[in-house]
Amino acid sequence: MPSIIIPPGWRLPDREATPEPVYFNRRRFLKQLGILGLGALGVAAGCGPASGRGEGASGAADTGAGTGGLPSKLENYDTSTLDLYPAKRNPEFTLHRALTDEEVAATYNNFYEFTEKKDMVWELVGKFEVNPWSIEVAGLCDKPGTYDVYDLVRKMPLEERLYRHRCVEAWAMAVPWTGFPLSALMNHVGVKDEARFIRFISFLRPDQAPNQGGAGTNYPWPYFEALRMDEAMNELAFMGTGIYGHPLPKQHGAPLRLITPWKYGYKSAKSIVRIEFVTEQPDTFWHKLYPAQYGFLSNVDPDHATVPWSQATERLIGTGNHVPTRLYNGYGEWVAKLYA
Ligand SMILES: Nc1nc2c(c(=O)[nH]1)N[C@H]1C(S)=C(S)[C@@H](COP(=O)(O)O)O[C@H]1N2
Ligand SMILES: [Mo]
Repeated sequence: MPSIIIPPGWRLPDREATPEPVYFNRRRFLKQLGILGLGALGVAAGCGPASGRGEGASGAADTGAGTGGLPSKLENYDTSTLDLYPAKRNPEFTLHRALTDEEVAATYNNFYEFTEKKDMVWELVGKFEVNPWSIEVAGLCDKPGTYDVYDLVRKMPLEERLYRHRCVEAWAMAVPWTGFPLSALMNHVGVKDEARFIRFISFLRPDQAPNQGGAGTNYPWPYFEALRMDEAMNELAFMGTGIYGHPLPKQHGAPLRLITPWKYGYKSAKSIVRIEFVTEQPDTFWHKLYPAQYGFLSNVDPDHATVPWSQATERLIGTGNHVPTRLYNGYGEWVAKLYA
């Protein structure tokens, strides 16, 4: 008897979303008028971006002129590891499609802790504190404990990878992530042989993330996800610390997030605070909410949609183009063997 009532949100294919060109023109227009803000966007008072204005690396260092008090879209990140960027690009991971425009990626996010509106996450992360940040490592490993994320990142082999990124809503982007292989972290903490799954848990801070309170309290926060051990050890499984050659803006899941490009985007938990090594297959956030629609594996598959809409094609955000979806999001060479 689930008593959870959730607005449709991202479960819907995003055919209702405003096409990007229209959206961005509207935004630029509002900016020019200098009226883009809480009132203009109709954000509920109290949880809006006002409190976050001026936060971020260098304030409103936006690409647009005259942004006034708006929070920065692109530089909404902690600068304590800025010296590590840009990291050297790993040539094994290149793409046959254009990279998504940075501003498009930074203003079209799924991060339900803040809002269910993809175009507003970046404006609602102002209160979200990403430094200091510690990660608890627990369960079946040799070195459980609490790690300072910024110390940890300095010990990891940072590199840049160009990855496709595919949401179950049937939109896709292509972005340059910076980070390190998940296997490097696992080797660092020494995973025990008995461990069969790895769990990822995101933060719980209703005071900083508006949708963990208010209307969003029906969600089973904090966000939680998991992988099988062989998936986690695959070289594609990546821990993201940055994007577009700089640290991750908060809306992309600072300071540390998972990236599993052969799976639908909801597998890649953002802003992780805890990692556990366990023996039993863990439940996952969206599976708990809609068991029939969001399975554990959630590999990208054009022919077998488990949600009520088709996965046959995907829309490349920022372009208006639709292209056929590829099995494992085009990463079969790396991962098909895991599912043989
Ligand atoms: N903690 C947390 N992680 C999350 C989500 C979320 O709502 N909360 N959304 C997921 C979904 S559905 C997608 S598509 C990606 C979006 O990542 P991006 O905004 O950096 O593109 O993050 C995933 N990780
Ligand atoms: Mo998604």
